[in-house]
Amino acid sequence: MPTERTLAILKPDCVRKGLQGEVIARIQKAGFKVLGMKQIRLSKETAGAFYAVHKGRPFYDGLVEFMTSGPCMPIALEKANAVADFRTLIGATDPKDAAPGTIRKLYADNKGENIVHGSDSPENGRIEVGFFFSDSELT
Ligand code: DAT
Ligand code: MG
Repeated sequence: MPTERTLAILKPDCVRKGLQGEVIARIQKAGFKVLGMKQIRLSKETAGAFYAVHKGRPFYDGLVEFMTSGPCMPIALEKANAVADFRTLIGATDPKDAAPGTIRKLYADNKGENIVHGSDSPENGRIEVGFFFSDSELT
């Protein structure tokens, strides 16, 4: 399996609930290497640009509102098969549909506020890591 990068974001609900440590521990136990990590409060412009692919969808405005509602933590991760393995670790978008033991099943309240982001393809993994981290922030 080729080594890949994927972007996680601990979303504002994760930070509000104080679950950062528990979620990062699960990520590390699953074999992901942390290349970079930061805590930031997204602006509407930055959140809107990050989720530009969803612009025009009925949930877009609420998504931007939520993602700007408090600090979040982008985390750059590396591992063989990182993108697919991370999506398996976090579970389906809606925690109601997520498999038992997945991060969203364990911690998320609903489809909109679902604790964590994960990239959806190796190409987007690289693009999204670059969205939040410069080369010198990835070690
Ligand atoms: P994922 O985060 O699992 O990749 P996605 O890319 O389809 O899911 O959507 C991005 C985020 O937008 C998702 O994590 C939560 C929100 N979202 C998606 N569909 C939604 C819906 N039907 N209602 C409310 N929020 C939604
Ligand atoms: Mg997605």
